[in-house]
Amino acid sequence: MKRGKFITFEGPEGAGKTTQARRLIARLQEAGHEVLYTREPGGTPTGEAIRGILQYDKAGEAPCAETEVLLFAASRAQLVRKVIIPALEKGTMVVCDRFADSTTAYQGYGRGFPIDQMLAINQFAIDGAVPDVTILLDLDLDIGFERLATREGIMRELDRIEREERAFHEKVRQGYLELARRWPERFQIIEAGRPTEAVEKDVWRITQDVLHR
Ligand code: T5A
Repeated sequence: MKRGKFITFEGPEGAGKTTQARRLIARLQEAGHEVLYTREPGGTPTGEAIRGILQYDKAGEAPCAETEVLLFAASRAQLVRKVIIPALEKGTMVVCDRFADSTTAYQGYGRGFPIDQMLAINQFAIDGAVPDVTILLDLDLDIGFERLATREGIMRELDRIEREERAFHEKVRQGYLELARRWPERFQIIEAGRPTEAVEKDVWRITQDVLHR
């Protein structure tokens, strides 16, 4: 059985990761592929419970920064072993809305934990499940937050991390760009401030290259 491809979407808040992941899945299915969508933090019952703690302090207190790193990693470890690796082994395409690079960008570059430490924790969590391609949707922070504020039909409060100050989110954005420079063979950067259809076209072109590798 041919192993499925593992595609991750990364980027700052409101970059359009979920929108593009859904559109990509529709295209892949139309082309006859078996596809699985998942997200981080979350994607398993354990991961979804962790998501509640991380985003909305469901345990009744805000996790400290070190706990935050380990909770993201714990959610990922569960997702990789229970969902991602079994799917890839069955030949299913896996599209994941955020993955290990989010920890390096947000907790490493954003919070200031040593990058090598974040990479080591990620390595432990992912059990060798390195994405075939990571699509980095890069955009100006103001556009991203404007999109979140006007998100169609959904009134929801900003979560704990979205409420971080602008300087934090700027470090995250620059961190992602640094990661893309570090792994140019895995990262593909798309300018995500453009109309949805234009971004979708680029995502599809990149995916086709990956499928034909
Ligand atoms: N986090 C996560 C860490 O700190 N460390 C980690 O290790 C991990 C895994 C997750 C939070 O956790 C942090 C990062 C995050 O702060 P989340 O709720 O999963 O939070 O949220 P995000 O992944 O950040 O997703 P967002 O909700 O911010 O946005 P998306 O998915 O990038 O954007 P999307 O597709 O939902 O679109 C947002 C709005 O913009 C519109 C959409 O219709 C929607 O209304 N839109 C566009 N509008 C105009 N033009 C386009 N091209 C558009 N594309 C989308």
